[in-house]
Amino acid sequence: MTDTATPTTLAADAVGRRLVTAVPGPRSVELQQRRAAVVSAGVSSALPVYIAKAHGALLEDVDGNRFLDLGAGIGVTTIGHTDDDVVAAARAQLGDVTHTLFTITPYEEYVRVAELLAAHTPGDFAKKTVLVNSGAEAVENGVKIARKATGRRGIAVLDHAYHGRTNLTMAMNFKAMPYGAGFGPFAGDVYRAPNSYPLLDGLSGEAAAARTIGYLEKTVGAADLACLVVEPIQGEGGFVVPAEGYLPALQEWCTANGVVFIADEIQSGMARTGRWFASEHFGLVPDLVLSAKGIAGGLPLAGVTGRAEIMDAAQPGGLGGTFGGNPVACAAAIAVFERIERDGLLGEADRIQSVLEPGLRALAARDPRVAEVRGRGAMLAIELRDPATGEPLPALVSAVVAHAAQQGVLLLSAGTSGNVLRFLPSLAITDAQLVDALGVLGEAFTANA
Ligand code: PLZ
Repeated sequence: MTDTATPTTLAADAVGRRLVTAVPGPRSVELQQRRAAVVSAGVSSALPVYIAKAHGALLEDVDGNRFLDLGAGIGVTTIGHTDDDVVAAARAQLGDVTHTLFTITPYEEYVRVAELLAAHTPGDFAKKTVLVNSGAEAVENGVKIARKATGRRGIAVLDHAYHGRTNLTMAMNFKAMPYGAGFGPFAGDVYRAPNSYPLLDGLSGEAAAARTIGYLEKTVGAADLACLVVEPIQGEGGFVVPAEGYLPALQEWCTANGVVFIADEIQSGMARTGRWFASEHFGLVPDLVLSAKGIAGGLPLAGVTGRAEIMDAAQPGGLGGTFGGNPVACAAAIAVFERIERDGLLGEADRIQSVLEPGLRALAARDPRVAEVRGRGAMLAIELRDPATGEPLPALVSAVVAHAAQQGVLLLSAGTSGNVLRFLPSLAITDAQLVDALGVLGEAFTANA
């Protein structure tokens, strides 16, 4: 044990978590004190260990502790932390062109990312893209374009949705605390309808869709709706997988009524679920697809991609932004696309599911507080409820997350009631690392029986 360990380069073959100090260690504690003086209290951190190195599925903190990362920066480093190809591409681009502003003087990398998005998002029609900086900005632009294309005002969203932290996207979120509370007034013309949540509503996809559509028809009416924005698998809401047939029925209703169907694939997209985009699991062909997070291997990049005629409804000069489609972020994104394609990484999400899901099901079989195991590929979750009352168990989630952190495993919570544990490791995580993490998870449940 040492409290002065110096972070070393994490070798690609470094497989294990390693604890050399208390968690957080002394250097992290010191940084946390510095931070408290200068970083807004509005920005919190789930686990205040300060990271000095990261590679694959491992994080190494400033005290030399190594954490097995089951969160990948909330689904961003999907192909692994500091992926060699991504790092090389970004480094090279940094020295060639760091910035010009695409709306002043363009560059090839932006065009290439748009070509790749057109090729890999669902649908065989002509598609166009605008690149921006963040998921919330992609949502904002998707809505903006849908309004211009339809000449309509209304935005439909679903219960338990999460779309971002800007003014419009706060209005689109389901959960007020902590995302919206006190930050209003909010953008108007947002209409929220019940979603499909099989564990809670027990409805078939058809019945849940009829409920959603009936609600929207009454509260706003299709003729005033510009778009319906859905997460094919809800992210912050707790990896809620809708009942079969639900999403296709919503899309059919949108198409019949001239409502732009927008898939927010910011958390579920880019190889996360074993497909390029989770929409494919449900047979969806969205009019617009929003991507961010995993698209550029950790660099800030997001996009709106969709039907050319809708995307072109925006007037020339109507879309843009200083940093949108930054060349370094685009070069990283091109490397991510190439890695997924060349190395068959979609199959890695299936591999992860084949190890993780049976482990979670075994836990559910022996602990009745696990009410459901759900998700697809490397986007899996368990929802915790009191078996007697059905009440959500957020305190158990917190206790399990805290126990795992003390053992060097980084787990993330989710869910409107904070009663979901979500697993979204990078595709670089090995079977041995998954088995190791499952062992720690099991111990955490036993310790909090
Ligand atoms: N849509 C589906 O998951 C981001 C939020 C992290 P930004 N989710 C993680 C945090 O605490 O801020 C997200 C998402 C879906 C939109 C967003 C917003 O993406 O890149 O965070 O703006």
